[in-house]
Amino acid sequence: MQAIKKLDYAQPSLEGAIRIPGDKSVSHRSIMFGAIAEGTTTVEGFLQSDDCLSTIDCFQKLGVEIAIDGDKVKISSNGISNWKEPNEVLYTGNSGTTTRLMLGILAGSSGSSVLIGDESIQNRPMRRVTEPLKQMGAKLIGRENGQFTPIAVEGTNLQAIHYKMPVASAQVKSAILLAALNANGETVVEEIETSRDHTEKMLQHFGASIAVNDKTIRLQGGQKLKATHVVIPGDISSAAFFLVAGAIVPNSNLTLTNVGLNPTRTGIMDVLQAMGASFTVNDSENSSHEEMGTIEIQSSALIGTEIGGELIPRLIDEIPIIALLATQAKGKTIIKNAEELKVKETNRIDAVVNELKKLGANITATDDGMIIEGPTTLHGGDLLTYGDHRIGMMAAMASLITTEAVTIDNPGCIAVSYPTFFEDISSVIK
Ligand code: SPQ
Repeated sequence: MQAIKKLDYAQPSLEGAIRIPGDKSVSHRSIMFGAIAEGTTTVEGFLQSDDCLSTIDCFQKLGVEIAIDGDKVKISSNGISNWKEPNEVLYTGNSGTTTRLMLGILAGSSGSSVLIGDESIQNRPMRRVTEPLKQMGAKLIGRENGQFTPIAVEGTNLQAIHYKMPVASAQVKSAILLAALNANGETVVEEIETSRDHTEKMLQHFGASIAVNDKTIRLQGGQKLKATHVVIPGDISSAAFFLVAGAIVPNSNLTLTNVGLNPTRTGIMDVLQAMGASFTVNDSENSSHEEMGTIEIQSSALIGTEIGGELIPRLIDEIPIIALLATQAKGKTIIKNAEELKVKETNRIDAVVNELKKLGANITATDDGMIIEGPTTLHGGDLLTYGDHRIGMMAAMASLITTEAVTIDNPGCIAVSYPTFFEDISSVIK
């Protein structure tokens, strides 16, 4: 029986500062790159969440020594060619990033292994990764011709490919690039829209040479990564929940520090601007090729907007909380070209529409997104998370503006990306 959490914040205002915890995408990659490189890599600002711990667990089973001390991690590796063949199944939990990027890494390694994840992962599509990897010569076997986990990988020699991506996906791009590191020849990946580029940035940070020209990326195989020190910025996808809360909870003023501001992730800022939110940003580049900074946001009147095209990959994980934002904006907000939401931890179009409707929102699902008409006063209700952290956090933020209490089932699912989420809410409630 999973716990139900009652959220009865009695229409507060929000005030104060929150240091945003480490970026999940960058935390995963810091462990993966540190494990591939020979030597000792140190990481600071690591996100100790369930998803990132799944990545660590997989590499420990491959014989890589990893020590965690709060947000600091030390990875001691003899390099990818000296990993041991795991005598257990590699369990990737709820993490699509772990599952897909590990497939790319393991395809060109020297051992055999089997990957499996939780119920949600077992239903997420993997052929988008296994198909290009097979074109590189990878030996992969999985349910429905490599579409679903469990997937068995027998490491082998890979050949470079020229791959035109059919979807905008950083996980697909990253799986191919990580396989390309161990392939013969130069791999070329062409994106249809630019997706988050943490893999490209971290490859450079670990000493690899990579050429990025607009949407085309070239990587020469056979390059060795050099162990290094990685500083991880805070996760803008976590900050997004507080950015929206600051904008919609009356009389609020929030300061969010340590926020990652990589331009491939800042679509939420563009949306806040288009909706007329009141905020300021101070940014700078950190020592690991990632921008970061402080954002101050106050509540203000908002107007509806249209969100689609190249913006979508820059805010794909923020759409559930943007939908809540739109319920408080005057007029229509249209979200389109976002069909990728259907293959996340749950179908996020259906989940967002069903749950916000329960609170009285005027919201309709479309084939590739949703349409929201605001502003609406939201009442209380019993909401479902569908085991999806981003739906759970959206529901919790909705409870800050509802006229009655909200309950959510399975609040524990939020720990995959933001284990201190409820403490951070409590720290700014006035
Ligand atoms: O790792 P996972 O489970 O896929 O996590 C999500 C999330 O909401 O945290 C998506 F469900 O983020 C993905 C993101 O949607 C993380 C990611 C990455 O680190 O490369 C890229 C995006 O996915 P995709 O499919 O667009 O590449």
